[in-house]
Amino acid sequence: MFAPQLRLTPEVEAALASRTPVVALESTIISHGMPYPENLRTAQEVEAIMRQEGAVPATIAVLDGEICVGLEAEALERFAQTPEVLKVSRRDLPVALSQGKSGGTTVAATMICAHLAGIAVFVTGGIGGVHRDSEQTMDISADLTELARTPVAVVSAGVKSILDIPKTLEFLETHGVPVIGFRTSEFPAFFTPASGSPAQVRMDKPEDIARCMKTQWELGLNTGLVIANPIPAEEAIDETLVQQAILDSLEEAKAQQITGKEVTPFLLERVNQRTQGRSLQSNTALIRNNARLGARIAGAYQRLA
Ligand code: PSU
Ligand code: MN
Repeated sequence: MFAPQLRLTPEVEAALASRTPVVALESTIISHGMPYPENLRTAQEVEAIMRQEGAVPATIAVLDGEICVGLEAEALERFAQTPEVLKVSRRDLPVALSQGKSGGTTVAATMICAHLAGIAVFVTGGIGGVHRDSEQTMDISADLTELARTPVAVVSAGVKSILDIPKTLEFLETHGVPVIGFRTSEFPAFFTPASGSPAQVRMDKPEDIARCMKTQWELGLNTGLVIANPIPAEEAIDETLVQQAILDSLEEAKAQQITGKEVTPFLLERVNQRTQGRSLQSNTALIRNNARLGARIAGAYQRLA
């Protein structure tokens, strides 16, 4: 039985028991995606937005060998100030838990933990994907294979163009993962509302998305869904600025021979630095936007159940 390693906060436990909508949040974005103190401030704001929308946020992280589903205010503060924790994706979960370690959970690992806890909706900033030089490196995020096998709906602002967006979308199509554009027919590119690649389908109401989730899982199709929510236009970054920052950062990663799980955090950090905080500002804005949508989808899904 796996249950002993799942530690729910009383708030999350009560919400699940009373069928109050609960939304999962990842923690690699806190430990490896943003610097302190923006990481903490964003995590706190996102939780507050979800509560305003009537949902209970459950930030998921691994602390001292336990999967925590929901972090109390103090635990969140401590976690945001401990940059040396592990980055925990699917294969790192058994390692970190059995060794009593702490870590931020990626989209993949957070999906696993959310599903174990009975949470259907998960909000993040951007998901991992197929890297641009994947023909040489075979670097494809475990987030994508997780979406192919774990039934959780993931709300994001799409995929950063540090990645190969068309290849990422092809992978999701091959693996049977619905890709829903919220109020857009284009797949968003994280910092900008459009990538030039189409989403599978456009949906305009959280209720429509909730019905699609329910239909998918009632069919026994136990895959995830990608809900792609474009960054609000007024928060988007100048496209040429961010593209140049990305190209320079990719080159730097290659020159420094960064590989494996270090690649994504390295690129995120370097792009942040090169855009002098502009990217961080967009990053926090789009996560707040995703938090609102995620809470509404969770509410709509709960009403269907
Ligand atoms: N993309 C972002 N911000 C992030 C991440 C990706 O724009 O913080 C993090 C997420 O936690 C995601 C992980 O699950 O990076 C993917 O890492 P990798 O590419 O190593 O699978
Ligand atoms: Mn990788």
